[in-house]
Amino acid sequence: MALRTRLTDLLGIEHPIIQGGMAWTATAELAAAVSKAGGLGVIGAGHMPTELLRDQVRRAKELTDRPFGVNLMLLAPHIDELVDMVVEEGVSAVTTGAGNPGKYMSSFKDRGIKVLPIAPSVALARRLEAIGADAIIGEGMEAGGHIGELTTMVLTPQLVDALNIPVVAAGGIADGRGIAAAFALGAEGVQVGTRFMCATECTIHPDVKERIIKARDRDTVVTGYSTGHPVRVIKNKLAKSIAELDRQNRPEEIEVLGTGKLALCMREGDLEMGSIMAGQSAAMVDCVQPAAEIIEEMMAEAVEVMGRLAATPTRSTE
Ligand code: TUI
Repeated sequence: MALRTRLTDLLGIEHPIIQGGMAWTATAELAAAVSKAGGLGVIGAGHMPTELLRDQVRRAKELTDRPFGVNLMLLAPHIDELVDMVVEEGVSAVTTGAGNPGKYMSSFKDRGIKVLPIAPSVALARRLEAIGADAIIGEGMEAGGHIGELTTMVLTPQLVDALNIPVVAAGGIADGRGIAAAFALGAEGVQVGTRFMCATECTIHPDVKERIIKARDRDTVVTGYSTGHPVRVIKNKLAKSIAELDRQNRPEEIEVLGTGKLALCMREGDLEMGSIMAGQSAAMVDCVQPAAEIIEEMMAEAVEVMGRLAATPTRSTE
């Protein structure tokens, strides 16, 4: 069964599930698999060289005729060039992270590209709606990678109340119960990152998938507050060193120590000195399975939970 919302209509997709555009993780293979299964697959640009991202976009186009997107990490030093390339190639949608995409909004819109900025706060979301965002992805601090301060549970309903455009809930959602909860809060879609890291089609090192599957409830930690860009990662030796530098308020040294560590983790599988960016929901992921199966399972459970809640007789006090 499909859950149609304004988001699925906006993007031309079957299921209201957007795959997180994770840097060094969300390649064309994963994005295409998610899109083929009826969600919105998203290629994570991160700091990728422009021509490599172009290859990824073209590869995804070869793999699927369905809509897919690109996530642009706005702190990338060559972000202007990445934006120009994405506009040139044309994709269905862009999601943006780690900043305000206002400067690029008209370039995307003129090309018919839907813009879904990730916002960790209501004030930023309001500004983005006013300048033409098509939907807002509200990301709670349960998410992996760079995060804001609010939880998904409190951010989502506030965004729904403040905005007229569709809200997508992100952070901590890894099963159908999470989708049902997000919908209860008024969201019209969800973004799922961590669970898709364990998709068969995800090309990260297998040891990282195994580490996510092993993760328990308190295995993630947020480091890098002193840099102004806190990130949630699975605890390891690198996270311990960065936490110590945080305590000593030495942000410049964190930037140096952190450089290249996401690739070291995702490509080389270095679980001690690599940055294992993953959300709290890592504890809820228990196997590697095809992206299509993840989507089917999540949707079936969401529909089952929503049906059960609707059928639950409420007890009157009178
Ligand atoms: O962007 C993410 N997650 C990420 S980005 C990343 S790579 C990285 N590189 C260097 C430093 C930090 C991270 C790993 N994971 N998620 C979306 C997201 N966006 N989370 C928080 C934000 C955000 C924060 C501030 C969005 C907008 C924002 O606005 C500030 C402003 O300019 O108003």
